[in-house]
Amino acid sequence: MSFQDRLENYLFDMGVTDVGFANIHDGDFGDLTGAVSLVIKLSDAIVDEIDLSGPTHTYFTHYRAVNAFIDSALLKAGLFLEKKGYRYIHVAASQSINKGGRTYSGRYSHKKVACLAGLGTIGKNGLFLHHAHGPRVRLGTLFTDYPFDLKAKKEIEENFCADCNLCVKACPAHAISGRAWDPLQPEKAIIDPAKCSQHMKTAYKMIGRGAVCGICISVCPFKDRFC
Ligand code: B12
Repeated sequence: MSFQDRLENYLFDMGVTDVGFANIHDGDFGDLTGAVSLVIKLSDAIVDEIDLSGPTHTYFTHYRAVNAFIDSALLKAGLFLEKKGYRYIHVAASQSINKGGRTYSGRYSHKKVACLAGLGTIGKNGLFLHHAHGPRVRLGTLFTDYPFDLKAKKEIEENFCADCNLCVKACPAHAISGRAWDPLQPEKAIIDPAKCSQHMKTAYKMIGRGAVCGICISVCPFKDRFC
């Protein structure tokens, strides 16, 4: 079994839902151009409790628990790589840094890595849609100098957003434009991050400290895709 397969199995044994690999050359990670994308499925029962009135306290604690799990899984995968002599940098599940004057930005986009790893696409809600679980996932990313074998890599998925516009109608911040995702468009063409963030901060401060909403995840009919 290759080292890459062992790393993948190690992550699956930890409870990670899905794993993908990609080569990323436009990050600021030097020669750490190998990227591992981790996908963690959210609880359907908890997401289903989010209605149009907003997030629940339970969703907020779930969000924090899943983030802690992602960060821990990334660290363990990094230690696994380092033990073999490879270097790693992990991108935290939910860290925003003011990069290049851009307020709403992580060190690298988890969604972009997950797409390039062939694990799914991006919907009109601006969220990564996993090929099996739709938007009901959270993501993590690790960069390394381990040379991943991408021959067996899945191709980038065709856009399978259902075009129902339920997320557009449900968004209480009116932040979703309704335009289909196009990788070459600026992300603002799909969702206005300032409107989304401002609404979470004012309307849900007492629930999720202004960090969560989840209505666009909850209303997405993706879960019925295979029914
Ligand atoms: C800053 C941030 C926010 C900001 C801004 C969001 C935004 N859309 O820009 C605010 C506060 C508004 C926000 C809100 C939410 N967020 Co947020 N957020 C982040 C964070 C920390 C950074 C995002 C970032 O860097 N944006 C910058 C732009 C440039 O990148 P991007 O939008 O991620 O991706 C674009 C490009 O990379 C490009 N792209 C993608 N793939 C590809 C492929 C190719 C080939 C190319 C060329 C381009 C390309 O298109 C993308 C969309 O336009 C990420 C964590 C992370 N590090 O990724 C979480 C993250 C995006 N958030 C997440 C979530 C769930 C939410 C909320 C639902 C809140 C909640 N938890 O309840 C809402 C949903 C808003 C929405 N509908 O998009 C999840 C999304 C999971 C998923 N299934 O997609 C993430 C990934 C966190 C995680 N660990 O899972 N968020």
